[in-house]
Amino acid sequence: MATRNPNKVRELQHLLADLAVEVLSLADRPDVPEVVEDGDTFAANAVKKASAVAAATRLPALADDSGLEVEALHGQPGVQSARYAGAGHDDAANNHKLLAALAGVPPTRRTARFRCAIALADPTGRPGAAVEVREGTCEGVILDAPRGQNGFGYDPLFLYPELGRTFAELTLEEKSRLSHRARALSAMLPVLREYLGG
Ligand code: ITT
Repeated sequence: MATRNPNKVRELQHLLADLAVEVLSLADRPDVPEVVEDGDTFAANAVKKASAVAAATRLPALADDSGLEVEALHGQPGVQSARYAGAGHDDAANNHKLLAALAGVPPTRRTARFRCAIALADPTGRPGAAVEVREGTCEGVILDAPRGQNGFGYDPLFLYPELGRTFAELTLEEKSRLSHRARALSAMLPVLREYLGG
């Protein structure tokens, strides 16, 4: 898994639990160089990360690029989600900036979606093994104060209206059933199963 985010590793490992594969992440491979995420889309960044990590490790690599698109902010923070408040991946600062940007915006106009692109890259270059990408989204509403202790990133501000709870108020099992990452991965699962030989 081409990620350094331990929360993503936990979620993806949970989602892949029934496949007979050993899952490593970049935490196991500190030698792999950092990939610059400079694409305009989640898909472009996921392809870049998966391809670079497959080439560096000579292992099949799965990369996730994901983030939050807020309608009242014209799709921001989007591909900048991890760095919205500046470099350093500080979830609290990102959430604080998002709340400030939406100050005074009424609940009906606080709609948002999480989007995730997952790319699978094969290191061998064997025929039919081109990079595959699948996407998933999840619709919600940005609250005006955080709720819940689970998850990561923007989860405490992201209300999932069907359940009346934020993503940070869901268990890992619940989030793993309905998140943008779960939806992207479930679209990728048939590709992965075929890739792994049925
Ligand atoms: P890697 O690039 O190493 O995978 P990262 O955290 O930098 O880790 P991204 O570039 O994909 O990952 O940025 C994703 C950001 O979008 C993440 O830091 C959160 O701020 C937000 N995000 C993505 N998925 C999320 C989720 O399920 N819940 C809450 N926030 C999420």
